[in-house]
Amino acid sequence: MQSHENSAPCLIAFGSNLPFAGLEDSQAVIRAGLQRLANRLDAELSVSALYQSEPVPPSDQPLYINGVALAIGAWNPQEIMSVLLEIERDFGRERSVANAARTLDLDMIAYGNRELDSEHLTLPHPRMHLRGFVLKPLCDVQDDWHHPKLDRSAKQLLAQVDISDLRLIVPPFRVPPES
Ligand code: PH2
Ligand code: MG
Ligand code: MG
Repeated sequence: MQSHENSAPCLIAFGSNLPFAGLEDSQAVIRAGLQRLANRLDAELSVSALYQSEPVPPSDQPLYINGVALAIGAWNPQEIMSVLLEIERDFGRERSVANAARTLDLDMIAYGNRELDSEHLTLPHPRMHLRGFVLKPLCDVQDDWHHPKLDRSAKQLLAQVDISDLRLIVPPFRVPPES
């Protein structure tokens, strides 16, 4: 991939509620997926705490683990999207119905404060401000992030959602790329 001007911090929300192949649980899938992401972007990831929560909408699916990773690098949003889709595929993601259980979900939620409305990518992510399992970890990595369409900070958006269900299971950590 080539480098680009105007790079900005990219915020990626991730989630899993199924194991995959030799990875015994959702947390192992997430850790392996984040390492792959750091390697592919050649950038150190700042990762939020990991939170466990019930599926939204409520269902009998396994509990989710969610978090947000921040990456600063030279890739543009479309390039990062194709890397995310590639990693989801490599970690066994199957697309069936909306909200189906998944091994690995990687959603680009924002690229700095850039607004984008294209066929394949909307930034900021159109539902990010409604989800406690996105806003809580987002505040761990960048609580002053500003939502350009809603004109609210991540911290202000978090105050408007219910997070009573979120259980912190791992504190924030970093994922450097492997040489
Ligand atoms: N993702 C969904 C649907 N529901 N619920 C939780 N707790 N965490 C998720 O990541 C999640 C969800 C679709 O992307
Ligand atoms: Mg998602
Ligand atoms: Mg997704």
